[in-house]
Amino acid sequence: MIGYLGLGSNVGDRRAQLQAAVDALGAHGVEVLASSSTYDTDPVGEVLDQPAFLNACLRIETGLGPEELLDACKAVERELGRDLEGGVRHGPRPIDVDLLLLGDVEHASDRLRLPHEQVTARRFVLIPLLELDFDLQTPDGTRLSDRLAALGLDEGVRRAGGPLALAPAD
Ligand code: PH2
Ligand code: MG
Ligand code: MG
Repeated sequence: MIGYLGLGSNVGDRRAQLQAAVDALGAHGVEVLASSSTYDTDPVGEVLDQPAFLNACLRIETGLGPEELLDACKAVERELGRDLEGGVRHGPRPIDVDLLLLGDVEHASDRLRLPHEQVTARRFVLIPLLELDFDLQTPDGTRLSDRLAALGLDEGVRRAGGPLALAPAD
């Protein structure tokens, strides 16, 4: 199935950590098909007093189901040194790998909601997603371009650099 992941980092060498996440996903059953550009974004949400994030989104292909794909995302975060128990919730992190969309799957468990709530609400997610696929819709038919147009411009999102490098296909 085709899915979309969101990457974020706001501690250390932000681009190197996003790239390391891309490089690590293949070993967890996740093929990265495309990367958006990287974006420098103002922190939003519950903790505003923290450094700016570097965000990007990935189009992926995987045979994993939603809960297994979440496990893969968490495993990559752990491999890259993120301490999943410690740290402020929503606070600074060297790497965040979020499962945003997986085909037309709608899913709700205590650890995972699909689509991810940020998909229709956050400019730092919508802008890179629309760069990857301007016609993207949520399973209920909501067009993401309509959602972006309905949001204000107050969440700063600035293009920072080109797409992350993909592993060569073998
Ligand atoms: N992630 C958060 C909280 N706030 N803000 C931006 N700009 N980018 C993020 O990735 C982000 C955030 C929690 O995961
Ligand atoms: Mg996140
Ligand atoms: Mg996360």
